[in-house]
Amino acid sequence: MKNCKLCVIIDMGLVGKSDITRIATEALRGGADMIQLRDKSSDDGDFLKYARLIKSATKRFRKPFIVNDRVDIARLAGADGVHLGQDDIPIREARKILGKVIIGISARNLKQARDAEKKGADYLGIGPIYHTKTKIENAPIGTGVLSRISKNTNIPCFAIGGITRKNIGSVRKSGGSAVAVASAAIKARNIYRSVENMKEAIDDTA
Ligand code: TZP
Ligand code: MG
Repeated sequence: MKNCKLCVIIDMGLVGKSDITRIATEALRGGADMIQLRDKSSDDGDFLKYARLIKSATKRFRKPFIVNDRVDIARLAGADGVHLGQDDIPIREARKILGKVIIGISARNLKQARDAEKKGADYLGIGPIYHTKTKIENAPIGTGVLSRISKNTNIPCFAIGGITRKNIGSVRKSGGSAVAVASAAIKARNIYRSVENMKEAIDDTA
């Protein structure tokens, strides 16, 4: 977790099912520090299959693999952690099943962020910072909220939502210790180069 600056989210709503291993591998070659699998629509059996494929890829690169939403799939796939929303299984319950893995929590205000930290979250996913088609149900919170949260918490803050190479500088200046990206990485024509460029932008603001 310590040097995790760039998390690439493989959102199954954005990519072809036969491409998973290639996408994960390209992202890891480009410098992704962590991969998260997000799948809101597949059957559970398929979700588990994709999770296992990504786990094999991340294992080769010795990088953590996180499953979004699903504690059971994380456990079965041997994932390194789980990312939970405000309405998912509470951290304390997730730990009963997963033990000492990485647990990330989504937060869109300071109260949620502080609460997650107090309950033992390992990192926060803060957003959506900007408008994004990947998650339309929540309005953007902007960099001001990110700044407030990062100043008032002590765990890594992953800024998420509409992050691209162009706004990484502003996000980092606003206290985003790290960023999580879906479309800017996995919808790029050249995933490897796009991830590498974003990693460089992050390093430039270190
Ligand atoms: N949570 C907040 S915004 C978001 C999630 C899962 C979507 C991020 O996707 P993108 O394509 O990087 O905006
Ligand atoms: Mg969720």
